[in-house]
Amino acid sequence: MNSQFMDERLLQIDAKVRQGSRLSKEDGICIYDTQDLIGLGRIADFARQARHGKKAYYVYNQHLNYTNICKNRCKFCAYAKDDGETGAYVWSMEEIEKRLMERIDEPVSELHIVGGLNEDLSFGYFIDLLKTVRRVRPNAAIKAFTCVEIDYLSNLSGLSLEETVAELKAAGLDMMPGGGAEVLNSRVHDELFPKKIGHERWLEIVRAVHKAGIKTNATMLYGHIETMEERVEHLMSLRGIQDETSGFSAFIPLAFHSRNTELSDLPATTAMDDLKNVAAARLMLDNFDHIKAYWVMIGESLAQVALNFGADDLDGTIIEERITHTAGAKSAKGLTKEEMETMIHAAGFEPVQRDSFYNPVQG
Ligand code: V47
Ligand code: SF4
Repeated sequence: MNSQFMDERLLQIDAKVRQGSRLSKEDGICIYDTQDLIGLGRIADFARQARHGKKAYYVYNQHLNYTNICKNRCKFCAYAKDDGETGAYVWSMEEIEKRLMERIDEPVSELHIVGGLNEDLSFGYFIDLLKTVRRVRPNAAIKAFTCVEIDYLSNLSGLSLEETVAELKAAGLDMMPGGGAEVLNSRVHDELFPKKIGHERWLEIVRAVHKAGIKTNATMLYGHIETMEERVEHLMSLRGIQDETSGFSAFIPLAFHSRNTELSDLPATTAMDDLKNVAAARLMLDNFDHIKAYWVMIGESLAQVALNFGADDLDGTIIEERITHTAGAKSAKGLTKEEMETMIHAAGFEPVQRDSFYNPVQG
């Protein structure tokens, strides 16, 4: 046995990564199956440092969730409500402006805007939303809407996918977050989110968006009913799209939180699995520059550790996260710039405050 690895299957993966060879589906399954977390981390850290050295990125951002009313009612979602249900809301333009103004003295460089599929809203609402944000925050990037919302908006407007994206872009859309793909697999789709677009439509939309020159992120929601094989297939689908379009900016593994959902009997994800998902992303997604450790979902402490397991980005300050906190997340609802930098330094990395396109910013 090689002294570097407790699991000798990792030797082959290590050799491939060092040669720059692409990992196979079997390699991906081995990454999830191995108990040699330290060995796996060493390989993922090699790949991470080859791209980013000791730099660890974060962005000064603000989340705006314009409505929680959603017709899809995915089984894993604690955030969505029906119209008229207690706690259901939709923000007017005045409310959106008020929330932006509350933080206007802070150096926010990115607005992350997503919401439910609310049948009371017109296409004009979304155009007004983008224009309002652009007016109040002319210098911040608007990262808004998942492929699920784009599909919905295309139906709502009666415009083609391409025309819909062009209208949104003209109103201020700069890039799109991940989210909405969940697990690109029909079985998981039919079981957990049957009303949401399926994986073929998601892939069609993401291709069209990339073709229109809009970068997007990609995510995978893990820790519910998906198998290891389905996770690896999800990553390989994203890798295939990235080969075609180069339109993905970052990948974010999303740890499922079950509280207040229809799957509330499922246990929380483990630290072992959270770190494996970060390492799997770094190693399988050899054509993605950035892998985020989303501290909201895995906690601030584990996000620091994840920087040593392939992650190069901690997302951002966030300010008022709602989606995961409704599902029981224990992390803070936002962090200050100082807290982000302290976390990164303490993990042995060099903080780089970035904009949405990974350009360093002074702030
Ligand atoms: O699409 C919903 C997920 C996503 C739960 O692109 C849940 O920079 C865990 O996509 N437990 C929204 N996850 C969040 C998202 C995201 C987050 C941070 C950064 C970026 C980015 C994107 O959250 C949803 C869904 O996949 N989600 N419910 C839950 N109970
Ligand atoms: Fe609606 Fe998104 Fe929640 Fe599904 S995950 S119910 S689409 S808000």
